[in-house]
Amino acid sequence: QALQLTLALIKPDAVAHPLILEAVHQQILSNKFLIVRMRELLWRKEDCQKFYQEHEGRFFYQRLVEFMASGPIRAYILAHKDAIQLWRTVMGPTRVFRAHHVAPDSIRGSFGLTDTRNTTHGSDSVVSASREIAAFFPDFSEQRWYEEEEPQLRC
Ligand code: YYY
Ligand code: MG
Repeated sequence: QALQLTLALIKPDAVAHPLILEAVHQQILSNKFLIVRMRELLWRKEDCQKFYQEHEGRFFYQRLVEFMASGPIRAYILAHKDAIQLWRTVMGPTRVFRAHHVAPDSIRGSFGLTDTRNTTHGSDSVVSASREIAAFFPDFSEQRWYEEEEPQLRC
């Protein structure tokens, strides 16, 4: 399959700031991702807990969950060749210190405020991308997209 899907989120710190929201959206376009689906929503705390359950028990889990439920977020299904790795590169490192010093032009390097308020999320594997896409877009069928849409988009 030529195209891969990933889930990208713009977190509450960035959605709340119109210029940052626009800049992140532009990064998606300028890196030639195809926007397959997009929605904005306010998450409940329970949804955040479930989404980040792999981090349950870590010292940052509580503040992460509170933050993600603190305001609207924007979710995208993005398609690209090697979309998962490409989006993570465009985002930059998780930790704000590393982002600012190692990848200052990345999204997190440009707009990250703290290790928690780090602007964006991206899936980290094919398995987690499927799980995360289903969490945000329950009506979306990956299988159908690959059968009916992806073949027409490939070049
Ligand atoms: O996948 P990614 O978002 O780059 O990092 P993860 O290690 O999966 O952590 C998820 C999420 O948790 C991160 O985006 C912010 C938050 N977090 C934190 O608040 N403090 C840390 N020291 C590490 C992660
Ligand atoms: Mg992660």
